[in-house]
Amino acid sequence: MTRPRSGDPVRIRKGLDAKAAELGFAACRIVAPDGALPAGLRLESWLAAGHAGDMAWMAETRARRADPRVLWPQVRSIVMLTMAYGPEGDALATLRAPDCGNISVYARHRDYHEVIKGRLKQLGQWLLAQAGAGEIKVFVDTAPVMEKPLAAAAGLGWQGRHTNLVSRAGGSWLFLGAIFTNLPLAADAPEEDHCGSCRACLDICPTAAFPAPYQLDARRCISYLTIEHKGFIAAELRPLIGNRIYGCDDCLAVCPWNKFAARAQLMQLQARAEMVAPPLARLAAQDDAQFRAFFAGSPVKRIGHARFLRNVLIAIGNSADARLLDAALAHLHNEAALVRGMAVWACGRLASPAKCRELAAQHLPGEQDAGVRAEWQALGEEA
Ligand code: B12
Ligand code: SF4
Ligand code: SF4
Repeated sequence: MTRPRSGDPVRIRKGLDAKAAELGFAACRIVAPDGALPAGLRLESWLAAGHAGDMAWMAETRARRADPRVLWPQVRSIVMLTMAYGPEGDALATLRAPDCGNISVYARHRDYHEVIKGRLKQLGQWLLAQAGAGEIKVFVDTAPVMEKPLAAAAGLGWQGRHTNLVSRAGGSWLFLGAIFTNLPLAADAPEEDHCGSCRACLDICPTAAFPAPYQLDARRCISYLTIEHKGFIAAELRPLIGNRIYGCDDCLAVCPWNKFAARAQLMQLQARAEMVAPPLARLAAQDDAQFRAFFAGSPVKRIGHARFLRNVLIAIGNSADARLLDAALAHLHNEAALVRGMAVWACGRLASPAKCRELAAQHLPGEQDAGVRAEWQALGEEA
């Protein structure tokens, strides 16, 4: 079998940077497939500590994640890319409006997976055309690829204490994408850590999800709890979630390197106005079809209506706004146990003790689900 030609490497490299910029990428760097192997060992420690929670897919794919050559034995170079999605204004402003839901910046616009994947394919095809041979595979987020360590090894930035990639030119608001190719391309040098003595991201975390700098226990992270976790959220963590109904941005938003961050360049990655501070009462009143229509094209739709309502009801419970009690009461009969359970909790936070006792007496005897029964019992004990 003949190995793919690489064309004129200097010309291709210059052209690659220019083409990546034309497609909306913020930066483009190259890493060898074995350029980030220590990350695989750290992945093992992370899994062993239980920090992945119930994301079983992280352990199931560990061998491919740890080494890109297991994922695709022919890979000879990896082109790593960043795309800026910096928000307009203060990313945390909605946290000060407890009757509204805070959707994290990455989900306030079109699903970035779709936006980036199409552009990665275009860039990869351009590369193959220049080289006159070769193959590519493109990945963004969902494949078993350790994108952050690969991006750091490629020199796009460094993994900050919050574990995400930060760059001096682009701050924390960056999506990552990868093009694997069997073409031999010269690797770039890695970037150094520029966190210095800063620990702003560790200190702001509402749930103390960092057991140590550079390590995240996903089981405490609001992003994991509101997006990945499918079941009831532990009672002690619910009050800490505030009005964050989908993801969390606190640790990204405080990073001082964001003063250099570019706002989202692509129209598709600019926030839809109605996603910035949607009223909780309006979200709680949506039926499944309205939920799907409202979040059409957004990653929020991926978690489904029941899990989303769970999050909205926790935010309602945290609102301290008695006007939202009706919105919680309306879900005490919801067909999903997950939603009923969080409606009970929200009622317990907003209703008077007498009303709580009355509701428990009315609903507990007929409740079949063990999880929801436990919520009623807890409410009865507190009231
Ligand atoms: C699983 C996952 C999650 C999980 C776990 C996050 C995590 N930190 O691992 C959850 C659901 C919590 C999550 C949340 C978020 N995610 Co996420 N997630 C992923 C995913 C799919 C895999 C990440 C992974 O491999 N984790 C396993 C751990 C072991 O790897 P690691 O974080 O790199 O861990 C390193 C450190 O612990 C380090 N380390 C350990 N000890 C030490 C000591 C020293 C001294 C040093 C230097 C390093 C170090 O070594 C490890 C290996 O490099 C990636 C996409 C992908 N395919 O890579 C997106 C990804 C990381 N997520 C992303 C985003 C945007 C988010 C959120 C901001 C979304 C939001 N707004 O809610 C939050 C941020 C939370 C946070 N602080 O990390 C982006 C990050 C972009 C960037 N600039 O880095 C990614 C890359 C998706 C993408 N394609 O853009 N995510
Ligand atoms: S995303 Fe939020 S909860 Fe998760 S680590 Fe960052 S600040 Fe903490
Ligand atoms: S907030 Fe500070 S410690 Fe955290 S990633 Fe940014 S520079 Fe590093």
